[in-house]
This record gives sequence, structure tokens and C-alpha cells, in this order.
Amino acid sequence: MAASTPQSPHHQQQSSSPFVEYIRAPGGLDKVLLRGGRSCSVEIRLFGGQVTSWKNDHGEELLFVSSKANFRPPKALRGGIPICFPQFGSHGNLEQHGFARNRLWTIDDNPPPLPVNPAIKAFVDIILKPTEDDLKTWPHSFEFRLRIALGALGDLSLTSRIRNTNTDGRPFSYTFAYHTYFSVSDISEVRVEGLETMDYLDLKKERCTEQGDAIVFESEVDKVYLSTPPKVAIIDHEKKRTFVVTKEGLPDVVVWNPWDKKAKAMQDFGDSEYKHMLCVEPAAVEKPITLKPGEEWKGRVALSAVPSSYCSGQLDPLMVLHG
Ligand code: TA6
Repeated sequence: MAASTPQSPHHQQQSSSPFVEYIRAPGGLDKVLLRGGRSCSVEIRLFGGQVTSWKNDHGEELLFVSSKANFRPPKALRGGIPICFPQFGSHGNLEQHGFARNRLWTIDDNPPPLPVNPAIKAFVDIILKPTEDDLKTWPHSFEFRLRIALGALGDLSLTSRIRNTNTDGRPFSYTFAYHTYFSVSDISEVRVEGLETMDYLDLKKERCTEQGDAIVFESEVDKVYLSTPPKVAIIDHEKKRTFVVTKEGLPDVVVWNPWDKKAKAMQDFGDSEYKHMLCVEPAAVEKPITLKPGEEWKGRVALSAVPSSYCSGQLDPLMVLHG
């Protein structure tokens, strides 16, 4: 796999920079590597527009990728941050979670301006447009621009801009999720704060209300929390690490752990890997987003991993959520 200096990925400096590396690979599996301070990095696979790695400044991997993941298209890679568009879930003639995660994205050479936060170390802009086949299953023209950025503190952000480019005057509606797989030490030692008392749709799509304290995991969880606050905290007791998920333009959050039975049923997922992962997915599911021709939607997620001494009761997760 020959590494080459950046061809056209956009980054802080508009010339080649050590922060962005464009890696050509056989079979259209080109990747972009963003490097931050110390050992921070983010890896993006152009197939699927999928973040497949996010490392902290100790070089520790913060995202989960299954040891049995299919790295070969057309199946989406089990792990990282698959993009669910134009639908979350499986209805009608679209494939489960839509086609965006199973298509080849390209480097966006000419993105419309998007203000760059000065703390951003490096970023890349990629773009997806529908293929002729896509137009047969989802007859709408769109431009889906995705900026993946690595901050100076090792934080990772994804900013999606989706524009309706239909020329026939037709609006379109879609649902969306950043299907984020977090790496955790032991799911039975993980708590999620920020979704207490929220309404959610359960596996049977029935509307329920979450109880009043942190979510813990003792069996399969597959819930779509509705109209939630902008921040969710995932506290990994054993690692003394808290992931903070901050979302904009995405009212809902999906929380998923397949547990043992579902884990065994997935061929691209190890039987016991459910113990070391948790999906917390900023999403727009309950109320589809509708765009008229020319309109653009923006949906952003920022992820950070902060030390948490929650186990000693010193870290108040609510501080993390509202600080
Ligand atoms: O995000 C939760 C979920 O909708 C689960 O129901 C499960 O199907 C998961 O997504 C994985 O879906 P995938 O199509 O990636 O196997």
C-alpha cells in the first residue's frame, strides 16, 4: 500500500502537510490518515466514507472494529462510524441503514466554505453523490459532503452537509445516523448518562420512557432515544475514561448492544465481542428530515475521550454533560 503525499485532501495548511496522508490501496480501499499531536490519529476509508480508527495521544484505539469484520466491499465494515443514509433501519426497497456506507466516496476538491475551528489540527472533506443504480432505488439527486476533523486535543468531529440537488422540483425526506461503535473495556462496567427520563422507541418500536438514572447494560439494548439533550456521556468504569458525545442537528440517539445471542448470529462479529463495544449513535430517526431542492441540512457530532475518576465519585458526569 503506497503512501503518497496528500493529493487533494483539504487540511489546515493548503499545501502538503504532515497532518494529512492519502493512502492508495488496491480495490478502491483508499484511506486518508489524519495525524494530530503526539499519537492522535483518525483513519477514514473512502469506501463507505467510514471512520475506521480514532486513536488518542497514547495511540490507544477508541473505536471498536470487529476482529471478524469484512474489509472487502460491498458489506459495510463492522465497526468505526458507518454513515446511515438515506435511511436508518430497514424499510421499503432500500438496504438496511441505506446505501451511503456501501458506496465509494471521493475527496471533495471544491467544498463550499465551512468555517474551520482554529483548534482543528487536520481535516479532510469527502463527498458522495448518487450512482445511476442508486437513483433507481432512491430517485433523488443529492450532494452529501462530510468533513472529518481531528482537533488539537485529539477530539474527533464529523460534519455532514446534505443538499437536495433535484432539478424536478421534488423535495426528499431521509433518516440519518452516525452509527458509532465505541470501544469499551467491559460493557457490564459501562454507564450512559444524559438519557435519563427520555422517551425511546424499543425493539418493537413502542414508545417507552427511560428510568431516572444512568443506563447500565445487562442484556441486549436496542433503543432510539427521542429528542434528547445535545450531550451524552459514556462512562467506562474500568478504563476510567468518559466519552462525551456532542451533537447538533440530530435530535435522537440510538443505543445498541447486541449481547450474546445477537452477537452469535452476526458472522462479522465475534461471539464475545459484545462485551467490548457499545453503539451510541447521534441520529435523526423519529422525524425524517425533508429538504426542498436547493436546501441543505447540516448534522454534526463531536467526540472526545476524557479521563474520568467516576468510580471514585469525584467526576460528576452531569458536569461533563452540562459543563
Ligand atoms: O443501530 C442499531 C441497529 O439498528 C441494530 O438494530 C442492528 O441492526 C445494528 O443497527 C446493526 O445493523 P447492521 O446493518 O450494521 O448489521
